[in-house]
Amino acid sequence: MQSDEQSLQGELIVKDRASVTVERSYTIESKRKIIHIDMDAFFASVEQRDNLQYRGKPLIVGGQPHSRGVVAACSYEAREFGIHSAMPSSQAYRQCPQAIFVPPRFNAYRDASHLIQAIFRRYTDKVEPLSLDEAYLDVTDRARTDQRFGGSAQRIANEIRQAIFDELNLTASAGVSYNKFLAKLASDRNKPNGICVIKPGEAEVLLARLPVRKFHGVGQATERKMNKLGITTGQDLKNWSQLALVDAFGKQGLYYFNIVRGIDHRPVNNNRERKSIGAERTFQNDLQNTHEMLAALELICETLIERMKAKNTFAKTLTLKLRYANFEVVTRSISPDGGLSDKQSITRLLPGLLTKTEAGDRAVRLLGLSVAHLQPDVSKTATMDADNASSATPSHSDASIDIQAVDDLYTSQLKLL
Ligand code: DCP
Ligand code: MG
Repeated sequence: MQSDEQSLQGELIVKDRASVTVERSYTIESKRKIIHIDMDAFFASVEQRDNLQYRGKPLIVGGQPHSRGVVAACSYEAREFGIHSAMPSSQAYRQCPQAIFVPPRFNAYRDASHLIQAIFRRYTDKVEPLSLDEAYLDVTDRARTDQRFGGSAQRIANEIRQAIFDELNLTASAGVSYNKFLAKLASDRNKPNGICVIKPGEAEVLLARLPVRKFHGVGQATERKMNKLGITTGQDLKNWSQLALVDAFGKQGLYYFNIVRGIDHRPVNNNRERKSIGAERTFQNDLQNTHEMLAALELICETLIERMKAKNTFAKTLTLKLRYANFEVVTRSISPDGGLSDKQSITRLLPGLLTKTEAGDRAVRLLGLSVAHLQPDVSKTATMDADNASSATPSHSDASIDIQAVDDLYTSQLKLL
């Protein structure tokens, strides 16, 4: 009884503190002007642009219909048949046999992506690419100082969309708001070829009405967990105290507590550093038993170690990724004492990670390993001369590194196929 009272009091205190935080951040936050741009049906639109015969038709970029591949992108015409990214191509074919299936042309998408990034940079150097086809832009200064825009980020966003259309013959959607979370949410609301502005003061009402699955950062597993706890809408989420959310979701709980109130202080990060290094492999035939999986992981580990050495990196966290035969993906991570620097430090963890999955009971079509929380391997840089040391830890301040970030994203998107 006493402990109930205590926890209730605890919740009330936290709630009070939270409302103070909410008010304060609201005033600071509402001064920023953030745009999120996301290209419409990106790979598919590039194909429709370059091939007249695909225009106006259900078009699927990705694996062929009778292969084990998946849909990477599909035109809006294909979406009318319920097709979406990551769906097995065989299923897409069953739902729309008349669809045109084409393999991806990554160079064309990368070229378009570089040109779009260059357009963004005409408006601000605070550009954070999230993938080949989307980026956050902080245009606070530009909106204020360039009289042409009269303080309006919406005008900037529309000018950017127009430039993309005029120069690349592609359409983009934009979200405009006072933080990244809301700008991203907004860009999806009037797709394709649309714009949506969420003004300070509008966010909380809008968020309360939305299903939580629409919130960036609430994945399928979290949505299921929230639903079980009776949280389906933003309003349900808002009824939970900070303490209760942290109890249920760990430190992510704090993120959920904030975003449902329209609070997100993350800056637009134009200095994106590589956050992880990985290697993975899809198998011609699904692997059935854990012995063959461990053997395959050992080979993947060798590639991973080579990539880590090339970057002169030491890592703290190892993640095993596997995709079951039905395409379901699971990951398991571990952060061992002493870190991860050589093959042995990784391979000794693999059996343990594998037993935390259903591998063996279920067949596996893809295995991958990645390491994160990277740090320069000081034991090696210490023996380097100055030139080598500086190339081992590159400066991220010049503009070319942004293109590097896009290329890294390109590589990681390649792996999705
Ligand atoms: N992509 C991929 N595999 C996925 C998801 C996406 O290869 N599982 C690629 C193809 C997409 C591009 O990334 O064209 C951009 O992804 P988006 O999620 O932005 O989807 P689209 O741009 O295709 O469509 P939308 O209009 O919904 O943004
Ligand atoms: Mg897109």
